[in-house]
Amino acid sequence: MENIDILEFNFIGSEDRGYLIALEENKNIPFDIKRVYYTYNVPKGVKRGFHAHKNLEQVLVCLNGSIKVKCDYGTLEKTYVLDNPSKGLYIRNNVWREIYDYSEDAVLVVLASQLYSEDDYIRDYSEFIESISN
Ligand code: T46
Repeated sequence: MENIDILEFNFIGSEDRGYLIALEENKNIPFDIKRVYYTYNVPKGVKRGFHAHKNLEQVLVCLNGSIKVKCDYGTLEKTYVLDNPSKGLYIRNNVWREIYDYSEDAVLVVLASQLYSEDDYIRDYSEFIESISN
């Protein structure tokens, strides 16, 4: 899907010793990492997101548990299940995202290409539709 890719991270280790994954900017993470944040203890039934970004690249990795991410371009939408720490969802601009079905133990870490700026958010769906049709 345009502006979205699934990244598969190489892991090092074994069942005996456990596993290690290293995330490195401009290597398996395709941008300079300016910010890392995470969400956890999200109560059952809560939905988050409901916004798009104007100029932000992010990689979402569900380190524990599982979540669903619905990605919407206005005309097309697709839902991704993140349930494995070796998988990243790489989302770029102009994608409306909704994150839901957080399992009780879900920990979502996000690597971002820019520092936090509320000005970069489009939190109104009709404004989002207008922005992508221009
Ligand atoms: C995204 C999804 C996957 C900050 O102060 N700094 C930060 O770096 C972030 C991300 C948020 N905030 C503040 C802004 C809000 O007052 O924390 C509050 C909660 O943020 P929000 O409601 O946007 O959280 P989510 O989980 O709905 O969305 C977040 C990211 O904002 C968003 O970019 O793609 O995670």
